[in-house]
Amino acid sequence: MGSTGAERTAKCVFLVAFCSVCQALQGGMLFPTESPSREVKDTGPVIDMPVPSSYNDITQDVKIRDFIGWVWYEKDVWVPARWIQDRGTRIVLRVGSAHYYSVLWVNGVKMTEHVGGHLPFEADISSVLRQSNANPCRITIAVNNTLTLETLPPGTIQYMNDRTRYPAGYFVQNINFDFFNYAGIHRSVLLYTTPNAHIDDVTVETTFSDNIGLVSYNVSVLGSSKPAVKVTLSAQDGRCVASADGTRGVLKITDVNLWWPYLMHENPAYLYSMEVQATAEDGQTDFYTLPVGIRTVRVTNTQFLINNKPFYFHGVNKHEDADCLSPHRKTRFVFQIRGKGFDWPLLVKDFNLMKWMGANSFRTSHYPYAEEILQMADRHGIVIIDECPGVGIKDIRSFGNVSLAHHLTVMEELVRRDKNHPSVVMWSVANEPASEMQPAGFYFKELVSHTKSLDSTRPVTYITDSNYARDQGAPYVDVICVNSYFSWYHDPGHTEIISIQLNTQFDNWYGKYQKPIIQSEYGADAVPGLHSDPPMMFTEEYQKTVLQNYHNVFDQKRKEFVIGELIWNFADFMTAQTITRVVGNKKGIFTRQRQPKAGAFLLRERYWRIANETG
Ligand code: GCB
Repeated sequence: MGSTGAERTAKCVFLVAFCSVCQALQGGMLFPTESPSREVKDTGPVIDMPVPSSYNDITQDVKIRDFIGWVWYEKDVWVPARWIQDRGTRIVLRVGSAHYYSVLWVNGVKMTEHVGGHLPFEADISSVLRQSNANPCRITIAVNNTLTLETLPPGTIQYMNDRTRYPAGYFVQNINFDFFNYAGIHRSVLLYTTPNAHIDDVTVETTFSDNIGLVSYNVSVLGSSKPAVKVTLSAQDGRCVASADGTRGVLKITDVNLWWPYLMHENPAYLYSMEVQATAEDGQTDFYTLPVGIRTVRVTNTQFLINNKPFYFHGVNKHEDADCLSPHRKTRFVFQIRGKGFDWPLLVKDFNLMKWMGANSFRTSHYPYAEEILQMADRHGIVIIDECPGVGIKDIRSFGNVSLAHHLTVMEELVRRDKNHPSVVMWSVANEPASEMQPAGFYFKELVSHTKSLDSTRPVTYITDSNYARDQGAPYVDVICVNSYFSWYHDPGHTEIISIQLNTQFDNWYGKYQKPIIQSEYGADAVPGLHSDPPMMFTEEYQKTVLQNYHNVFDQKRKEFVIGELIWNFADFMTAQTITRVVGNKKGIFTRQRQPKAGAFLLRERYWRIANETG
C-alpha cells in the first residue's frame, strides 16, 4: 500500500472465523480442544501478501487458494509530516476494490466498511492521523469473500457436516457463476490529499450540433458554502477552447473534434482536458483535471448510433484474470499469479491483442473492471458495455427487496464511478439472471428505470439466456443482448444446427420486441493444441467451426437488426473445480497466457473485414 500506487506487500492473516468468548478469571480455563460439542478456531498464519493481487494463487497452500472467510491485511506506512501538520490538508485513503466485504481501520480506529467486491471506497483519515501519533500509520483492512443470497454476485454456503460421509466436515461456497471467486485486495490502495474545501464530484454530459460541441458540466464542492468555480476546456495542443464560471454550465466548442471509436474515424478517441478550479472563502483552491470525450449515443429499433453513425460491436467478452509474467522493481521479471489483481503489463497486452484482432469493443463481463482499464479504452477508442456484478441471480430469493435495494446501490456506485468515460456506451445491469421467474419483471423494471434516472444519456441492457417468450425483463431494456451456445451445451457435436437455431433465436426476439440485438456470448471450449479433423468438441478446429457457423448468420442479420457480436471469451480463465471445466474455462480464443488459438486468426480476419466494410 502506498501513496504512489506502486506495488507493495502487506501482511495478511487468515482467520476462519471470529471467536470472541471472554471468560472471567474465576473460570477453569481448560485448554481448548475440539469435541462433538466444541469448536476451536485458530488464527491462520501471518504471511506476506502483495497488493494488488488475489491471495488465492500466491501460496502453495490449497486452504488459502480455496479460503472462505475473513482475511486481515495490515501495513505500516509513513505519511509525509507536512500532510499532518497542514490543517488545511485533507488526507484520504482509497481502496480501488477488495472482494467482497471490507472493513477499514487506521491506527486501530474504524474508518469505514464497504459491501461489494468491484468498486472503490474511501475514507477521510485526516482527523485520526492528527489525533494519534500518526507515523508510522497502521492501515488494517479486513476482507471477507463470503457470498450470500443478497450479495452481488449471490451465493450460498453449504455445510457438509454429515459425519458418516464427511468425517472432518467442511463447507463450500456455492455460486451460480462461471469464474473463480478470487478474493483479496484487487486494486491499488492509495493515500492522497486534497484541500479541506475540495471538488467532490464532476459530471459531464456531451452532445454536438453540426460543428459545435456542447459539454454540460456539474461540479459539487464540499467544505465551502460559496465556492468560486472556474472550468476550462483545453484541446490536445493545449489551446483553451471554452471556459465558464459556476458550479453548473455548458461549454461550447466550435470546430469540435468528436470522440470516435477507433476504426470508425481517422482521428479517433479525441480527448479534451477539462480543468476545474474551486476556490473557497479562505482562498484555498482545489484543482481537478478530467479527460472529456465529446460524443453521443443513441439506439433506434435496428441500430446503435455513435455520433449519429451506425456502430457494429465486433468485440470480446473479457475477465480480469491471468497468470502472467510481470516486471518487478528488483528482480527483472517474476512469474506472478495475481488472479484478479490489477496488472499494468496485462492491461497493455490485452489492448494490443484487441487491436491486433480488430476488436472495437468489449463487455466488462461480469463485474466492473479497474478504472485504469476504462481510462485506457477512452484513450484508444475502444467501446465498453459496462456490466455490474449482477451475475448468477438464479435463486428466487435473490429477487427480494433486500437484494434489489443492494443492486440499486451498486448501480449508483457504478454510474458515479464510470459516468464520465466516453468509452462506456451502455450499462449492463446483469448477466443471465433467471429472468423468466415471475419477480424478475418488477425487479428489472425498477433496476433499469433507476439506472436511467442516474444517467439518461446511455442505453441500459442486461444479458439474457432466457427464452424470448418467457423473459420478464426485456420490455424495459433498450438493446436485447442474448447469449447462446448452440452445438455446445445444446446438441453437442452438431454444428449443422447452428444456422437454423440462431436464425430462429434472432427472429423470435426481434419479432417480439423490435429492438436491436447483440449476440453477447457465443463460443466453444478449445484446449490449446488439441486437434481433430473432422472437428470434435474441445479441439481448436471445433471452436473454429462453431464460430464460422455463427458468423454466417451474423452476416445475414447484421443487415437487419443485429448490431453486434461479442465472442465468449477473449482468453481462457480460471473457474471453480467442476467436471465440465479442465483447469478453467477454455472458451478463450487466446490462452490464459495470451497466446492465440486458431479461432483468434479467424476472428482477426473477420473483424478487419467488417471494419473495412463499415468504415
Ligand atoms: C455463459 C456465462 C459465462 C460462462 C459461459 C460458459 O453463459 O455468461 O459466464 O463462462 O456461459 O462458458 O459456459
